[in-house]
Amino acid sequence: MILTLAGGVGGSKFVKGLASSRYKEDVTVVINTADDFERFGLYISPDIDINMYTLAGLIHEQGWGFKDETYTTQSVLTDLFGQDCWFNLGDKDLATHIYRTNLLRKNITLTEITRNLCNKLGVSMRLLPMSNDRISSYIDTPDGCFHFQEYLIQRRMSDKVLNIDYRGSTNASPSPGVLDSIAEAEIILVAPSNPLVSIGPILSVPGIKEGIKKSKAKVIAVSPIVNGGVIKGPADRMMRDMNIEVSPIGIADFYEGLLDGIVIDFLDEQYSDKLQKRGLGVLVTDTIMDSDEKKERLSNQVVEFAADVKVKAL
Ligand code: FO1
Repeated sequence: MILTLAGGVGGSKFVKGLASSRYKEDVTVVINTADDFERFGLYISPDIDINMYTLAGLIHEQGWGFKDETYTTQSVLTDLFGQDCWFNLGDKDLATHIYRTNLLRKNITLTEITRNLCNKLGVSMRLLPMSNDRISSYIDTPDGCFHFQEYLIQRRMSDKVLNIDYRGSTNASPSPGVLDSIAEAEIILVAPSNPLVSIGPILSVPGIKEGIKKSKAKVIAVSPIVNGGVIKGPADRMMRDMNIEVSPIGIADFYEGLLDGIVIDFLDEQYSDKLQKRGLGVLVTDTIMDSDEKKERLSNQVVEFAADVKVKAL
């Protein structure tokens, strides 16, 4: 079994590749829920939705929300009711949030709701929220502490990041199936997602990091940093602010003690020796997933590399 840890936009491209790879029957994905928050009383779970819509072939080309989306509800909220709609919620997307929120109010768990939504959207891959408990990434800045979505979208990443708190994680539990999947996995893949706000929160849930350390699985990360930057999102900026080197070395530092191998882009080949000297297996390849063929090829390559990599001595 192949377990993958993933966030939103970058992670979902890799997950989409896995879904068309030779190993698709064998994949479980644990998804970050610390980006989740409420707008107008509705519970929004961006990373779950991004992965779900991507796998269902319904994602908008911007990487989030439905394709062929309309924004009539939001226009009325803005124009008639004077609401500040800084977080864009399309009409079709709103249907997901209304449906999910309604089920949460009936005490149905996020795990069950995700399974239900996946069934309805025809997604067969097993997607598990990291936890059914509320965990939220809060960003400490010189101007105050903001929820990640406020930092990212409302304030357009304009603040220096001083610290990140995965609020609620100390008392949270992994959702049902997560620890069993970690224990059963032969390969654990860390998708090319933001380490600080996508994978970090997953690893902060008590039991998950310890489970990965204990597992016999080969643990492989795909670097989201390519040539000193990211394809999309705030990871490079946040890493710089947090004094983490913006390179595959910084990624290896962040996942210190967890990895057996790392996948880096051709443009970062110069880091290969240094990473190998740390005892990591290194695959240098094209990691830019700008077509479905490239997503599938990368996923196949990463799984085959993982199968060959030597487990690092503890
Ligand atoms: N990202 C934006 O840049 N602007 C938005 O208005 C926005 C709305 C949105 C609505 C639903 C959803 O599921 C995702 C949405 N995103 C938006 C993406 C999201 O904020 C982030 O990309 C993820 O949280 C990071 O993985």
